[in-house]
Amino acid sequence: IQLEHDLRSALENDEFLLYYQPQYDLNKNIVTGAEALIRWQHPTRGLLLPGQFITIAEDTGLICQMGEWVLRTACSQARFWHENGYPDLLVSVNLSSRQLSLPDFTARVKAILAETGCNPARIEMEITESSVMAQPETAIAQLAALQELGLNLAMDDFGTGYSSLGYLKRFPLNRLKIDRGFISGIPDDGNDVVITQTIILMARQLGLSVVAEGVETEAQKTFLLENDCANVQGFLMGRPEVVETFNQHLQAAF
Ligand code: G
Ligand code: G
Ligand code: MN
Ligand code: NA
Repeated sequence: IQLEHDLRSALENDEFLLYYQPQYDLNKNIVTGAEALIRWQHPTRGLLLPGQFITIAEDTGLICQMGEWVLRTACSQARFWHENGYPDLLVSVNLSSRQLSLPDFTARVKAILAETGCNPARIEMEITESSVMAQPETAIAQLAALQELGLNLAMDDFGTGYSSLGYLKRFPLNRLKIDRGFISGIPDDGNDVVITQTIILMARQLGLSVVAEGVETEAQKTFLLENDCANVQGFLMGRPEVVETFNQHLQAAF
């Protein structure tokens, strides 16, 4: 309850910050993108992770205002990167299902893009299976409207929800993010190996890009390269960091 109270003032007091985790292309040896991940610098409890406040934000509806702050901040940062040496960097933001179900969500996004002067072609919105499968037909229309603005769409945590493969084909998606739960079992768990290989093949057949999340070991990296999944994200390549630290990753050789 106290946390809920604090959350209400957190936006006004500017207590949120965005961390960025790099995404790499293992063939080109370059940073291709950054996933924006919210943190809360709580006045007395210290730095809080999303797991400690996202559910409260969802339940109170505060997630929508928070999500707008995330998008605005990420778009401003993206524009800065694009104009300062990294024109192709793809910046990903996580969307809550509550944001997606706002009737004027597309208009709000459009306004933020205009306000920040950010190129939508270099922004990716991450959605989850559960957030679109509740009302798939509505979601298809909403996602299509976002794609119409020029944004990229990714299915986050792929394989953990209850997505119907029939719908997967119909959702206007650009990319699948293989959940780290599968990657963590590679190379020893035969099931995780086969599931990951199958997701990579299926993505390709559906005309989708694919990125593996949660890459923590050299063995996982080697496996993904050998299985034609050169796009990776995980602690092995880089943790979520404040902008200043992320920028050092950008400049450093891989
Ligand atoms: O690194 P991490 O602990 O930051 O993230 C944990 C979870 O919180 C992930 O599932 C991630 O999708 C979610 N998350 C992180 N940032 C945001 C955000 O800005 N908005 C939403 N809706 N979820 C986020
Ligand atoms: O949005 P999503 O659920 O994918 O959120 C990304 C989450 O995964 C964040 O909490 C981030 O800190 C975490 N994460 C990113 N890379 C790794 C990794 O290599 N290992 C583990 N255990 N977590 C990771
Ligand atoms: Mn994500
Ligand atoms: Na994920």
